[in-house]
Amino acid sequence: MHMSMTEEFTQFLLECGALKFGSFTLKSGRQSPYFINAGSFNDGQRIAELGKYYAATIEQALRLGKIGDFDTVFGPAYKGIPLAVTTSMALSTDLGKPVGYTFDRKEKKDHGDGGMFVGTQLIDGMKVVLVDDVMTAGTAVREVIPKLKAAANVEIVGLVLSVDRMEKTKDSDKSAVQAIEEEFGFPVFVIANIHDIIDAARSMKADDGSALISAELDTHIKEYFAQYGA
Ligand code: OMP
Repeated sequence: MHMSMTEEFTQFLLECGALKFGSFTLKSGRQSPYFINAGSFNDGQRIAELGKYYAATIEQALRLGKIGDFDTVFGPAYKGIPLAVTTSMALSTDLGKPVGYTFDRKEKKDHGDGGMFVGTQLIDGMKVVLVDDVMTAGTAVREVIPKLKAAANVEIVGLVLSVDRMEKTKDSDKSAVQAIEEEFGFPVFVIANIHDIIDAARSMKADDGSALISAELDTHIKEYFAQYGA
């Protein structure tokens, strides 16, 4: 049977242990029955595979004319660093599209080149694609954009995420992704959103052959969607 990209990606998340079910306290304080942990892409094979998904998502956006060409892939430190590197590697090796990668330093450097960024340096007029892992409220992305803009007059052509949790922001019914798109004026692309991931997981089995998502867990998930879903 042919699997859709979301089904494949969900399987990949589960194989890596990056998609977990239980009870998790989020950065926002919300208590979630599922969690996506980008820290599980912790070896060469997994991070290479993840890069292919990011690159494929970018390639699709380019093909559909939703974004134009760009110069570098920027990932906010720390978690965005391997994402920027693996995405830029996949774009060049798999898709023949050589682009740079760039990330920020969290600590100020007072020797050597003193640069605030590592990798392809940002210069005026440059076009940048941002990458990040999972978005709930968009805090991480909001923090890094001023830093980029302060460095050079770059144009952010889009943001690519692995998973959109599709949750409303604290003070509106809009999703965090919609709020970011409106606030900053660039499109956001995702490998998969949480509804498609959960739908795919509903037809999958746990190691012991039982349903991966039990009826009880599904009730919690539906309640969570009803309360926080955008
Ligand atoms: P925002 O920065 O508020 O959008 O929250 C996203 C961040 O929360 C991610 O970058 C993670 O640090 C963490 N997170 C996950 O990694 N996976 C989840 O499923 C949920 C969260 C979260 O705490 O919201």
